[in-house]
Formats: sequence, C-alpha cells, structure tokens
Amino acid sequence: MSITERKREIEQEWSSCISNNNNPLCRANFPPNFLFGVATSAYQVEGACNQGGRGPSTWDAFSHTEGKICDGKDADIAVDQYHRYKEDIDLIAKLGFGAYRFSISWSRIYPDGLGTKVNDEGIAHYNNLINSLLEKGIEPYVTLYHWDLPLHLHESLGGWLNESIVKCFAIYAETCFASFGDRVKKWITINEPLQTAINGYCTGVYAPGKNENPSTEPYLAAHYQLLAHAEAVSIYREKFKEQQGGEIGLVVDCEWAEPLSDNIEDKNAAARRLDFQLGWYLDPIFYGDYPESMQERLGDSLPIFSQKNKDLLRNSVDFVGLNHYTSRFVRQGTDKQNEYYRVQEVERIAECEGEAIGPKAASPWLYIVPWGIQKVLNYIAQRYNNPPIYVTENGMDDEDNDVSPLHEMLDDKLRVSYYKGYLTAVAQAVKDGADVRGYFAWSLLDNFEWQYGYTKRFGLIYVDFKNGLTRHLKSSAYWFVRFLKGGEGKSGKEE
Ligand code: GBH
Repeated sequence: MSITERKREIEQEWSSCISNNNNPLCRANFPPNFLFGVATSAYQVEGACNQGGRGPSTWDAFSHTEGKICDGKDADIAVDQYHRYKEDIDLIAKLGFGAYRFSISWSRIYPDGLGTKVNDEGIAHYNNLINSLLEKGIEPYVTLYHWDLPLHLHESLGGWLNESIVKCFAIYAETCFASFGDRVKKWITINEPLQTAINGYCTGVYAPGKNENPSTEPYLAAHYQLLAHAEAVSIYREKFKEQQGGEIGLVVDCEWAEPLSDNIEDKNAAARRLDFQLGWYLDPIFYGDYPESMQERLGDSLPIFSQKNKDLLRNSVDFVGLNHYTSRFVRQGTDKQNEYYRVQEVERIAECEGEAIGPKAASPWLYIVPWGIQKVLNYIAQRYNNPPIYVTENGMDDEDNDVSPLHEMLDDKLRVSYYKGYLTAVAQAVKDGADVRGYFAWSLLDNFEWQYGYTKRFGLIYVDFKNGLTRHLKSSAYWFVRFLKGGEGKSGKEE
C-alpha cells in the first residue's frame, strides 16, 4: 500500500471521529479536574552555569565542544530563567496554566554529583522557584533528571554505564524529596531515558556523545537509569510518601508507529518499534522484564534484572508521563546507518513519493500528525492496564530567522493549529477511556534546543535573544489564554 492510500484511510477515520465529537475544541471537552500545564528543563532555560555554586554538567562540556551544536552556541546563559524566574512565573499565571513542569539541575544540588556535600545555594534557588509558583497557585511538577548529568560522574565513573550511579542518583533524589517534598506533590525521576540511551550512547548526538559501542552501551545506560528510577521511587515511598502525600512517576517518549500496510510483517515491525521505545522502559515497570522482542534480538547485549531488581521495579510508578511530538509509518526493513533501528529491523517512513505523513515543523524529525497521540495514549492504556497518564510534553517548533519582523514571528498560526489538533486527539483518547489526567505544552518559552542550539523555537513565548532576552507572547500563548478560560470554541468561532 502506498503512503498516500494509508494516510487517506487513517485521516478519514480521524476526521469522522472528530466531527462526531468535540468540534470545535474547547476546555469543556476535558474533565473539569484535567490539569493544563507548561514545561521546560533546567539546562535549556536556566543559564547561570557558573553561578550559585553549580557544578558543570555533561551538557556544558558537550555544548562547549566544537561541532556538537549546530549554531555553535551553549546554554551558559540560555534564557536566564535562574534570574528571571519571577517574570516567567508571572507569565505562566497570565496564560492561565495550573502547573509548571521544570527540572532540577543535579549539579546545582550536588556540584560533583557524588552526594557528599549539598550546595545550599542550589537548594535556596529551587525553594524560591517553588514558593513563587505556589504563591501564584501554580503546581510544581518536578523532574529530577532531564539529561544534565554532573560532569564529574561521567568523568570519574563513566556516567550511566556504571552501576554506582544508581546510588548517587538515590542520594540526590532523597535530598530533593527531603528539601522540597513538603510542597512538591508530583515527582518525575527521569526524563526520556530512551534519548539518553540512544542519543547519548548510540548515535552520540547528545551528551556525553558516545557512539563507539552502539550495540551494547545504550542497553546498559537504559538499565542503570531504570534501576536509579526504581531506587528513588522506593526511597520516596518508604520515607516520604506517607507524610508528604505526593506521587512519583517516570517520563517516557514515544513517536507513534503506524504499520505502513496490513501485512503481518509491517504490523510486527510497528509493534517492535513500540517495544523498543516504550516497552523497553514500561515493561520492566509493569511486568518485571524487558519485552520479548528485545530479549530475542539483543541476546547478551541486554542486561539481566536480578529478582531484587525486578521486585524494586515492579509497579514503581504512580503515573506515566508521556512526551509525544510526532509519528511515523513503519515497515519491516533494514536501516544500515543506525544500529538501534537495524537490530529492530524497522524502517521509519515520514515521506515517500512526495507525500508526507503530515506537515513539517522546523526540526527535521517533527511532522505534525495529531491522530498519533490518540493512538499512543490508547496503546499505553491497553497494554499497561490503564495507568494514570500525564502528557508531560507536546509541541512544535518554528525555525529561527533573522529576516522576519517580530510581529510575524509572533503570529505562529501553525503552532495554534498543532495544539488544536493534538488537544482534540487527547480529548478523544480520554473519551475512549484512557486515564489521561493532564497535559503540558512544550515549551513555556523558546530555549536551548539541544544539538540545534537556538535555531529552533518551541515556545509559546518568544525570546528575543538579540534584545536582552525579552519575552513576547506568541499567538499560541493568547490562544491558550482563551482556551483555558473556557472561551475557545464556545462562540463557535474558529480563528
Ligand atoms: C523532548 O524530547 C525533550 O524532552 C525536550 O527537552 C526537547 O526540547 C523537546 O523534545 C523538543 O525536541 O534527529 O531523528 O534522531 C523529544 C524526543 C528526542 C525527539 C530526539 C527527536 C531526535 C530524532 N526527541 N529526537 S532524530
């Protein structure tokens, strides 16, 4: 079947489903207690890399290495949220979001990561951030690890490849629970362990930039991330949960994999693709071990869980966080470039014979496919017995450009239509029965987009990097203001 035919089939199904249901989209399509928030991560927004006693992270070292970041920039200053958090919190309040998902920089708490001496200035900074959020009625959703590993842990231990990192993470996590848990009720241990495993240790496009052992190291890095997660959760549950009354989870990322045809080979390939993204992390948590398809294909490269590991991992989440941006058609095939896809025997297809799976955003990987999020949410609900889910990131990027006047950059019509489409699909998944409790837009503001530097803009708020990092609301931010007030759609008026 051609991509054109397959796409037409799915889109017909999708458009008949939305025209029967929640059209036009409005707040009332979601349950009244459904949470809307906005997200960032420490390295991408904080800056102040040498201030407040912060130690260096692997991303400092990586971004300072020539050739790693496409515009040659780093996040030493980023959008300076470390100093401007009050202004940013005012903006979150103005937009009407009920929650802010941010991450703590591990090396602000323990500058060398070892967990011997806590940096009080780091603790004070996050206390200020959390208190300011609460003053405005914004709930903090706190990620402990969003890729910025204390550099010393990489240099002295080999980072995620060494089992002793599990202990270091546990100490760090415990310090955070003890310091902030009286006010933070939602914890996320690790953001997208898949990306650290693959881009950190297979392709090397993320810190620490390793690609020498692509058929073994990613699986080791994933293994110790899972164990670190489980250890932190067990500490939270044993020492803090009863008194503090919060919840803890993990954030996984998954692009939807749609079989290109009804052939059994393609269906199996798409199923494997999901195993190698989601099952890799969620199967050990819900079922105690890696998916069979991974065990079969990886053999000895896949580490083994001891009984003790399995017991610790099992049910080690109160909720699943899902980061989702895009989808692909998938068929059985070989990818000779990338060891991770080669071993899965899958080929991901975004464009074929001039037809794409959806319109393109700025990042080369990001195609706009709203129906994909409904499918991935329903898949998680079915496969893992309907756990509580938060969509912890969803959004799209525009290309930075020097020529367009500001007012054009601010009128981000494509982003507005992205959010309308994806939120419609999330509402649909809720109606289908998936236990989705909340949704976070990525991102609050334009920021350091990893290997793409500042060339890609994901923000609802524009940051003028040439003029003192001033913040300007984009059309999508105004769209959220209306949507969150319950106005959007009610008049029946479409923009
Ligand atoms: C999220 O990852 C991150 O959590 C967030 O920090 C980031 O800013 C946001 O995405 C936007 O990128 O080039 O084909 O190898 C989302 C998962 C991981 C998806 C890297 C794209 C690169 C694909 N992303 N991946 S490719």
